[in-house]
Amino acid sequence: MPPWSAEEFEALLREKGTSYHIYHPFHVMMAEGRLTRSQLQGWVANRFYYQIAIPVKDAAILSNCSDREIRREWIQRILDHDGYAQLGDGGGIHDPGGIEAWIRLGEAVGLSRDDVTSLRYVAPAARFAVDAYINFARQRPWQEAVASSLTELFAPHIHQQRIDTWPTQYPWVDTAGLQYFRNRLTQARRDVEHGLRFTLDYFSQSRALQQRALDILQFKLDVLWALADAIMLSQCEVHIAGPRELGARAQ
Ligand code: PQQ
Repeated sequence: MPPWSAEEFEALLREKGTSYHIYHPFHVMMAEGRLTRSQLQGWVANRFYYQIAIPVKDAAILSNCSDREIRREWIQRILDHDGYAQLGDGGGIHDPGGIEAWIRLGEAVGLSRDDVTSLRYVAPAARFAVDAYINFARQRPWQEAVASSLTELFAPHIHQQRIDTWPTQYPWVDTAGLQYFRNRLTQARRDVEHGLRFTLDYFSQSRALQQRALDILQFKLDVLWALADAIMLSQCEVHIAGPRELGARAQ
């Protein structure tokens, strides 16, 4: 079978948005204002593990990539999250970066800096989900790792949703803390423009390669879904029926 046209292939990638974590019950509850203060804090504390993993993942891509043009665009992603200080005549440029912005989000929801950075609230299954993403970028060809970042196609929508809903649903959150989401609106759109252009081109040789890119995007969607599962379970009181209850039901 011939490869899909660039338009068809892009449409198939975008269709994957139907399994984005914006539809996960925990994120639906978040947007509807149904999380408790402690559950929202739990989400921010657990998600910090994803935040610190992103530049490590991007460094893995750089380390596997022999294409200088790609590297010089990709390195910006590390600076976005880690921040940078560049001394110059005018006093220099300084950006504390996305990881720092996420710590401030933690403070805005009532956590201390140490609560966030110590990782003490990170659930084991959340680590496993995020580590799967880092391992993928380390072990697979960098072109596949680029395709795995394409969940960012769908991220501006979920960031905007939080900017729109949190001030009314969670009025106790200091709105200054939402700066992380505001920054990502432009950063994610720029990132995905680059990643999408590359993926449409690189995987265009055959339908099998295009299907591979779709499967990689599904893998990354599953990472985010599994992360949300892990966070939700860590924030719920779970009642597991004991053998006697199960027995009673079976009668
Ligand atoms: N995904 C990447 C990536 O795969 O390289 C980088 C980011 C995401 C971010 O910097 C994000 O802030 C981010 N945020 C969300 C979110 O809050 O729901 C999702 C994603 C994503 O779709 O992977 C990213």
